[in-house]
Amino acid sequence: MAGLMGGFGNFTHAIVRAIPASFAKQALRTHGYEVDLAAAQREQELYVGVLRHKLGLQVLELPADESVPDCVFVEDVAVVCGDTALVTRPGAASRRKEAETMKMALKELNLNIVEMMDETATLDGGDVLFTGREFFVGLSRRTNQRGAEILADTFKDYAVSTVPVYDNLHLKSFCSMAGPGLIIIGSSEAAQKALKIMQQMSDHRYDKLTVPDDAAANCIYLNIPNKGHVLLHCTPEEYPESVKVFEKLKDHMLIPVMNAEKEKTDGALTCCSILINKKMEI
Ligand code: M3B
Repeated sequence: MAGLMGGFGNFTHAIVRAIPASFAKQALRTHGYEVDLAAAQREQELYVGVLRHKLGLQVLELPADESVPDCVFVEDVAVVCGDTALVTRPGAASRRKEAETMKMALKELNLNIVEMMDETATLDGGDVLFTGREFFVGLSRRTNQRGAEILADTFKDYAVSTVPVYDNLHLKSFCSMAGPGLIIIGSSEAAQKALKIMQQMSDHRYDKLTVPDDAAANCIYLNIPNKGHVLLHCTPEEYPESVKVFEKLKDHMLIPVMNAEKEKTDGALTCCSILINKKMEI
């Protein structure tokens, strides 16, 4: 298994997208919060700065587009694994156009592109958890069985299991990876139930890291040359109790990244980038 898991978290490039002014009023949200546009944009700039300067990734920054208020959440419109990119058909019709711009960006990076053409399929990347060995796909308001099937057809080297998602927008609203074989999971009943299902479906025994706050369980793990295990996670201002749990991870370089404003529209840390491992310049 060393070969299979060896490269987990190795990334060289990231695709991100700027926040349009329409984000403040029109980005989709489940809780109806008011959003401060400038604060969200500052947050996004800091996030991109971390990817570019702290982690040394080559960042391809796509321009904002006023006609797609949610476009900063690039994770939902593509799933990249190895040299293959699946351009999704997002569950929200207002977001479908985002996928076109993403397709061009992925083409520029020379990835093999698969498009989700089936008009009965929907899939948001926020519902896709890649563990390094297999995929878990949340069946949610945004992702359906047909979408999961197309993902399975696209990434044939990996097992794909589906997990029902209740009470949350996406599977990754309450979980993510913290390293090879290590799942971070929130404490809510919904999160714990989903974890149980993932454990039952898998041949592998994952380690888990439980945090009190579901939203804090959405982190970004990378394995970067000269840095080793890196975890981007929420700040102590947002979720102090969950940060105490991360601080026990002694092998990780921990980088707190503020996400409070984007969270008002259900965005988390993973939502705002597509990470790619590619040995080339852009
Ligand atoms: C969020 C889209 C929000 C649209 C990401 C993953 C879990 C909590 N207003 N998209 N991928 N969701 O985050």
